[in-house]
Amino acid sequence: MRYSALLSPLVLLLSACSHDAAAPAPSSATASPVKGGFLLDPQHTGQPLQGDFAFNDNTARFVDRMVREHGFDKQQLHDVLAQARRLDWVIRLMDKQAPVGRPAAGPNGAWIRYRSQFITQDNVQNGVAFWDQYQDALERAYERYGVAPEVIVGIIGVETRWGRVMGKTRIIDALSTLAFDYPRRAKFFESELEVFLLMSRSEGYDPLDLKGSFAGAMGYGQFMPSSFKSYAVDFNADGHTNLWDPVDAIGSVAHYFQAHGWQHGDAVAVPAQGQAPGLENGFATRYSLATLSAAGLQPTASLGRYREASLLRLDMGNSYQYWYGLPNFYAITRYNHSTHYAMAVWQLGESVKQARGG
Ligand SMILES: [Ca+2]
Repeated sequence: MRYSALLSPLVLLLSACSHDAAAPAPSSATASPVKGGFLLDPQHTGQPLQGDFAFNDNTARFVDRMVREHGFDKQQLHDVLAQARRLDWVIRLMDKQAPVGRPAAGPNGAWIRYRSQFITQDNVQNGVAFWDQYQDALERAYERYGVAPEVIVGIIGVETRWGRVMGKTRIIDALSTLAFDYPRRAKFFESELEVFLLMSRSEGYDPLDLKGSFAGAMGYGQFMPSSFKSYAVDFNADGHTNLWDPVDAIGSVAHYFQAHGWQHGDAVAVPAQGQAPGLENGFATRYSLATLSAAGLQPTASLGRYREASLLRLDMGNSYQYWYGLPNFYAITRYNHSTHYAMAVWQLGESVKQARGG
């Protein structure tokens, strides 16, 4: 699905205010801006912010900063934010993401259940179709960034089922709610909202039109605005960096991985023989191979040049399966800090690759 920018009057005004430093002073203006069919008084100093975020000090400070630092028009920002909705369910969902206590005693099949959401026959077939359709872009991304196609295909598959599920929450609602009414993460989300409005201005989007996840992630690869700013690329060279364009998304995901330490040609993770219940596990652990060997583990394949690994443990229901995690596995967790997530991305990508004939 391609996203087509709507050039509403609002967007044109937002775009115009990025380079209006030399505009005539209001007193000398002869043409009044037109909005909604009404002529506006150029002397008018603007209405206070209306809507769900009226009388919110955080919002007022944010608006002042956007005007001061980025040259946004105060009235235009008020017009946008007046239409933003406070979503209480977003706050409830965000609270559920917060770290909770100890995981349930296992094994109880947690990995099997997680894996079955992503590695299905339908998904693998859809992944093959995506790979076939965008083979040129995937090969170009491999050449430019050194990131293997199966990883890019795995990420976009787990994130959005290759564009089928990109989120239905208005980004302006999600980010305004979390920036202005969620103190725990307000600083982070205020910065995301700032970059989101800058992206809307530079790419010519109406900020009220863009949709994504409840946390503000957008497009095929579910990039947050800050990731758009740092890693998104115009990979089809049409002059726009478009998170909703699959080719731009492929280049952007590859660039993200290159920037987060992807090692071209290296293994991702290797299954272990044996059990090591006495060692702490997780993608952030790090052990020498000698330590893992002394604990009772042996790798079932070559670890290449690595003499250290993280210890990964998957809950298979009746038992635990241990893995040696290598730097490329850690790189996948930079997309989402979860062993399950990274393993699902990698295994989905590998399954798609095998279904295409390796
Ligand atoms: Ca593009």
